[in-house]
Order: sequence, then C-alpha cells, then structure tokens
Amino acid sequence: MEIVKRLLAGDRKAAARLMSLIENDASQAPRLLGALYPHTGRAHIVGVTGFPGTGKSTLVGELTKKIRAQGEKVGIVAVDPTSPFSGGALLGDRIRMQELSTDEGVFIRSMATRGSLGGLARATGDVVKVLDALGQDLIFIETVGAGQSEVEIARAAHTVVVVVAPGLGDEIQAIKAGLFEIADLFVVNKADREGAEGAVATLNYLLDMNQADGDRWRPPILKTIAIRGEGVEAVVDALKEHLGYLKESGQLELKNRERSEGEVKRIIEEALWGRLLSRLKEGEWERMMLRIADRELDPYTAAEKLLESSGDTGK
Ligand SMILES: Nc1nc2c(ncn2[C@@H]2O[C@H](COP(=O)(O)OP(=O)(O)OP(=O)(O)O)[C@@H](O)[C@H]2O)c(=O)[nH]1
Ligand SMILES: [Mg+2]
Repeated sequence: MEIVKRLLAGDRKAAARLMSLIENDASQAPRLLGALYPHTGRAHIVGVTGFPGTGKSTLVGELTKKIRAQGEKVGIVAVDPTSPFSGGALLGDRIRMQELSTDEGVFIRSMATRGSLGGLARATGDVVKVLDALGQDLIFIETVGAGQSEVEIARAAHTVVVVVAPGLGDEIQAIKAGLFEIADLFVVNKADREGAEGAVATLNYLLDMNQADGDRWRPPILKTIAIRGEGVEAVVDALKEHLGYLKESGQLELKNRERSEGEVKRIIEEALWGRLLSRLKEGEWERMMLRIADRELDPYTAAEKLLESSGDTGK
C-alpha cells in the first residue's frame, strides 16, 4: 500500500493523511491498520494525566525538547480540547508550543473529545499506532484526568504520569478520580508556588499507605517548574527507568497483551453494537426502553430479544 510505504519511510504528510483516513472512514481503517500493524510495537507510550490546568501540556512540551536533544523522535496526542497544542491558550503557551511544531522530529495530533467513550479510546489507539509506525520513539498521550474515558486512555499507556499542582488539594482529588492507582510517576508541577513540599509529603504518605509489600515499583514523586524547564530532566530519566523496569520485570509484555485484548474487545463491542442498531426497526429501541421503564418488560428479556434480532443468539 503506497501510503503505508511512505509512512514507514518517515513521510509526515502520509502520517497526517493516514490519521484522517482512519478517523473519518471506518470502512478503510481495518485495511490500513492491518498494513501498518506489523511495524508497530517499538514506541514507549507515556500517558500524562491530571486535572485541568496543572501544566500537563507545558510539561509535555518541555519533556519533548529534552528527549529531542537526546536524538529521539516524539509523538504527542492531545486528547484535550483546551490544550495549547490545539490553540485556545495564552500567547506565551502558544509560542512555547510553536517551537515544537517546527521540529521535524515531533508530530503533534489533537483528538476531539466528542463521540462515544469507546470510540475515543479506539481512535487514540489508532493514532498512536500511526505514530509508532512513523518511527516516533516516545509517544505522549495527554488527557485530562477528569472523566472515565480519559483515565482509561491514560491507563492504556506503558507509563502513566500523574501531574498535580500544589495548593489545590489535587492529591486528594486524584484519589477520588482513580488517578492515584494508575500513576507510575507523580509530578508536582508549579513548584514555584507555595505548597509544593506539602503536596510531595501528602503523596508520599498516601503511597506508604497504599503500597503493598510485593510491589517492586514505587512511583517516584518529582517536582518541576515546567514553564522554566526546571526538574524536567529528572522526569525524562524516570520515564526511561520505568521502561527499564517494565522490560526487566516482564510487565511490558503483560501490558502489551492486556492492551491488545482490550482493543479486540472494543472492536467487537463496537461492531456488534453497530450491527444490532442497524437491524432495529425505526423507534424500536425507544419503545423497548419505555416498556422497561413501565415494568412491562425486564432488561434481560429485552437484551435477549435484541440479540436475537441482530442474529447473535450466542448459540
Ligand atoms: N507558575 C507556573 N505556571 C505554570 C507552570 N507550568 C505551567 N504553568 C501555567 O499553567 C497554565 C496551564 O498550563 P497547561 O500546560 O496548559 O496545563 P494543562 O494541564 O495542559 O491544562 P489543560 O490541558 O487545560 O488541562 C499555563 O498558563 C501555564 O503557563 C509552572 O511550573 N509554574
Ligand atoms: Mg493541556
């Protein structure tokens, strides 16, 4: 396939075109992804998540500069409508990001957060595969750690960085939002502000409470001032260290297998769901839901009927 050949040769235009094709034309996606899949699996995928405004994009930008200085290529997927990567940010932030966009070794893609939960996860995974095949060594996925789907996307990465900012009680919020347990690395950004030490102490305390005896990786807690690039190099080192740990412990293989499993399940779910909806008569779904609400029908019987009408009786 011509476009996949060009991608594998490092053609950035081909990468952008492939992403659009896969995103907008569901009928072409399986064929295209099938062709590039054998050339994926090399990149280190890093999820960066945390509450709005903690400095995730700034941090990713600074990390990218450091990694580029080491000669590696970087991909950035911003699952985030307000990210400076996709505009709508302060001028200073935009200027910082522009430096990156002129670098041939950096590829930035923004994902719209519209659409279904599973759809977003699938689309993000597909974009990551294109970047992987393009030859990006490290791929960042920035998501806002506020919704379930974004947390799921971050979780699919090899390494998850949870960014908190001091003084917002972020650490406690992070636990409530389920961010705490997915973190491989904590970054307390905006360390130029008051309360950074307190945030580190709180996270340390929480880690002590939550760490099980058998755990071999204790998430490091690093302080950064992303706007000045301070402390960022230590984060790059910690990312590499975590990747080393994953490889040497066998976790990498396990994570990759889990991700593949999740992907296949999601594809099947979407396909079955689509098939089912396409075979329903006009208004049938709504009528059925009303009958369930009125207790004329129970959910199990309804599901059974729907599966029958879609031709998947499970028999
Ligand atoms: N004081 C200070 N401000 C920072 C630091 N890092 C980022 N900021 C500022 O914080 C604001 C938010 O930064 P972003 O990088 O856009 O944060 P984000 O987490 O990506 O935000 P969302 O994507 O909207 O959730 C910007 O105005 C940054 O300039 C820092 O270390 N110190
Ligand atoms: Mg952002």
